[in-house]
Amino acid sequence: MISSKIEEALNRQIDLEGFSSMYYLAMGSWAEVNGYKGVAQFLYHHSDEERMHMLKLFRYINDRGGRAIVPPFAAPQKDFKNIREIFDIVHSHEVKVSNEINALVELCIQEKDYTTHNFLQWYVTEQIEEESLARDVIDKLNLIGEDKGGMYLFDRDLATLTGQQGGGKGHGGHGH
Ligand code: OFO
Repeated sequence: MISSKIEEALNRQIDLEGFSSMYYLAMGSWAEVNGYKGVAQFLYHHSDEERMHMLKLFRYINDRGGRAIVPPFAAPQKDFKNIREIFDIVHSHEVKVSNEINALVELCIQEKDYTTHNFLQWYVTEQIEEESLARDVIDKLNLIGEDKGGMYLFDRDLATLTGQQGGGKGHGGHGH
């Protein structure tokens, strides 16, 4: 059984993971209508992963005697300057998510909820991958700069990177 404090905190995390899913969906849509089909594929896949992160929390809360609630999600930004802006946002958003996961872990220690602490370790590992993936993509964009041919190849590359996102299953490297 989880305490109401932990239940509330996990429900806030549901809100954040669900928002991440919508956010990446919005970015994917922008990329798709602006000619970046590979980037769109990558972001749609990322959006699916975030939904899975959210669902995992739903199942856990309900399994442990709490109740998972679907929150009223905030509408994500729908317009972006360029691909670089999108991945800068992805990176800073993932850093924020990592901070929230760390705060949750800290709360579990305070509350002596070692079961939830254990459950959250999956997220701790996942966040290392998510941050590093976003940094890898930004590194590629830095190399390309303003080069149009480079952007064309980048877009193709991201489509292939899609299959390598691990969803916490421990993918080795990010295709570079
Ligand atoms: Fe759920 O890891 Fe990104 O937000």
